[in-house]
Amino acid sequence: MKGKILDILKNNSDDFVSGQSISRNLGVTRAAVWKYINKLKEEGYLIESVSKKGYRLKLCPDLLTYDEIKDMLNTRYIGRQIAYFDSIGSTNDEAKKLALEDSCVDGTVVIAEEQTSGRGRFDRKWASAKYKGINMSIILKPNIEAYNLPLISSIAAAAVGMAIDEFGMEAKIKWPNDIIVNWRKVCGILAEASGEMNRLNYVIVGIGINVNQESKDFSEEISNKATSMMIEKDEHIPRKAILCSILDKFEKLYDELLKNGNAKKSLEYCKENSILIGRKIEVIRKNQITVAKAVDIDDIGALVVENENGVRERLVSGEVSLHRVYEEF
Ligand code: BT5
Repeated sequence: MKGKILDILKNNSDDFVSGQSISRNLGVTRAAVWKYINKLKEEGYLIESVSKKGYRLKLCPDLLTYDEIKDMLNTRYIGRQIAYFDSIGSTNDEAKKLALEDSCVDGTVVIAEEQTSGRGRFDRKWASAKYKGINMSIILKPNIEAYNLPLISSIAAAAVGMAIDEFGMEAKIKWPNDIIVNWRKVCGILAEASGEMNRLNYVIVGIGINVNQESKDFSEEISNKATSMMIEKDEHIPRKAILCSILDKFEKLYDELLKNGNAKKSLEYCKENSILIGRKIEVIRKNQITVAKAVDIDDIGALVVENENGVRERLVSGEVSLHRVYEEF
């Protein structure tokens, strides 16, 4: 009901709408209309109320709720159900709980304005400044083999990269899960899955993007390696628009995997915009550091590296971490 009242106010934002006409339209009492209007005000909507005239919407809050993004979203199923939180531990943890419920549909997205224990890979921390970034987890229930999981990370990386490009920046992909602008990290992706016998029950694609953080929002620990879209573009970035753009692109690229069993478009983008290919990198595996040259990303999303003897090897994302990337080879 609250959403329907909001729709009416949004469609008439130049005018006052009387409580009576809303109540008649929606078949609820005027007292109920008043109650929902107050709820909207509590959520941050600026609504003018004038006696004998009614209500007029003056300003919508910059929140990533479904009501706020639905008019901009062009997807069929990704993000059509949103579980929204003002603050939460980790959207990936919440998504894992939700995914187990039968009522949770493919493409449900958990979004939080702030995470108190946001996670990266290998239990590293992910920092989020409230209302400034995007912290979300897409729940997928694909009927695909477990070995396709790295492809889902590549799909997410391509979707985020393409959306950032659209906003006039040049995104680079640092395999397997970082998006880099000007050599600094603007987004991290954490794909986690649950499955049996090589079959995936669900996949959670956690995406954290720094959108409107200022330099002072980053802790000393990450200040020299993190950036935000606003810092790079030198202007405030509309979070709702970037969120919708990512979800639209993600759905198109993910559909390719479901229909054709491959992620050609995503891999092509990740290769073309790879910050690693052609560069010398240090790879950490089981506490051992080795130096190699990154040469390719293969059809299942593995990074192909070549050692100094010209021997090639495929690296799978869950097993390795990159220690250092040299700007020049
Ligand atoms: C990642 O891990 O980059 C994956 C981050 C995924 C975060 C999302 S947010 C929504 C969802 N819910 C979660 O709980 N997580 C996901 P990794 O490659 O391990 O990188 C982690 C490292 O990045 C940290 O050790 C820091 O050095 C750095 N870092 C932490 N917060 C950052 C930030 N906001 N921006 C840039 N770098 C950051």
